[in-house]
Amino acid sequence: MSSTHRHSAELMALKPGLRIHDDAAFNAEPAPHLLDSHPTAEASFFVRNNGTLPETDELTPSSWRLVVDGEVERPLSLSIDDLRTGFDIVHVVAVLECAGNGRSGIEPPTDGLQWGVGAAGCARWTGVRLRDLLRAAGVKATAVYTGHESPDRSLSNPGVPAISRGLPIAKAMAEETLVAFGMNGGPLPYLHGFPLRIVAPGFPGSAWQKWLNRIWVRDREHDGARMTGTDYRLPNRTYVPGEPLRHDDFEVITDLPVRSMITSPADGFHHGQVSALTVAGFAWAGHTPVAKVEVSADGGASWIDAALETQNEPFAWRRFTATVTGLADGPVVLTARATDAAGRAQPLDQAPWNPRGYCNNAVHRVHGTIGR
Ligand SMILES: Nc1nc2c(c(=O)[nH]1)N[C@H]1C(S)=C(S)[C@@H](COP(=O)(O)O)O[C@H]1N2
Ligand SMILES: [Mo]
Repeated sequence: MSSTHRHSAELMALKPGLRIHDDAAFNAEPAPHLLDSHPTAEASFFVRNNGTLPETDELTPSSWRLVVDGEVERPLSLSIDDLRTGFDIVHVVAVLECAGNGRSGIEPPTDGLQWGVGAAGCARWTGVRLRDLLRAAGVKATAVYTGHESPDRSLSNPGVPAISRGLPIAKAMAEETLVAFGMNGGPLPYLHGFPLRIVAPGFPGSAWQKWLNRIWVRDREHDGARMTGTDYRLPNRTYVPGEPLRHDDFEVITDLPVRSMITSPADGFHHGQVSALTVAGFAWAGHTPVAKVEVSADGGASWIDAALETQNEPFAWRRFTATVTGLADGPVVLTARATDAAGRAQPLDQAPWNPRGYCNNAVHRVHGTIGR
């Protein structure tokens, strides 16, 4: 069955121009040039679902409850109004990126959605700090992790949640971590978790639970759906393809590697006879700031430093621009490479191979031609 027949026209109309992945769950990503304007508009924002979507009539904001329970002194059941009126409302500009972004560049290929480099976007998120809710509930000394729940179900077994991930308690208590109800000045859109979602800047998108209705404070690492085994985990040692997996080697991904993406010009560009070309895009990383971006117009033989826009939002992506000169007529390959403040640069080839194909932050290349 082709992907276009799997999903309703209404659903696809919410993501016009995006590539719908051939999967039973609704997953879509933009071509990089659709990410050229900041913040990322809802229409261009990738969407990642692990299971069925909740029915819209299950998502009534007036009756929605967010339960906070587990290792707390006073379990809470909060309405959306309680959140809006009882807690400080804050804004965070942050990149949301799937741990599988770039997976299609992994050799040999792994299971999992074959994302290009478009499974990332940067938005302004509005909500309350998760730590304020946890403090209101009174976190016990036994708390080590949160577990997050939502009504979407597994495709193969409707009795099982699609996904239930959580955060180490330190990240749950971090200033930047939100329970969000707004995106880019409007309400959180349906596909992005209306009415509530976790915003966990720097963590992979899997930690950003959508349609959030429960925060279960745990006395151990959360073991909900897609938290265990090799799901959203990287091995702490080198694995070669085909090697048997030892689950003890796998640790939860809690940070995203440095990455950049060329959003202009678009792949397949054709310019008349020009000798100079402006290359622009965005660079970001998880918890370590981006230090520099370089651009190459000769496939990586020589590099020039790009100008990096300064910004005060530590988890937002940063615009880079570079003008490459001395171009000859013919095919041209543009490459961008970001380096973080710890000196880690994007690999030219691919990130270390891992069984699930996570965190491939290899450089992005755009191909075009110059001349008549
Ligand atoms: N309830 C729920 N939350 C979820 C998911 C999901 O399938 N169900 N997918 C997670 C993953 S893997 C990612 S990458 C992000 C994607 O967020 P988006 O669809 O808003 O882009 O949501 C996360 N939160
Ligand atoms: Mo993801």
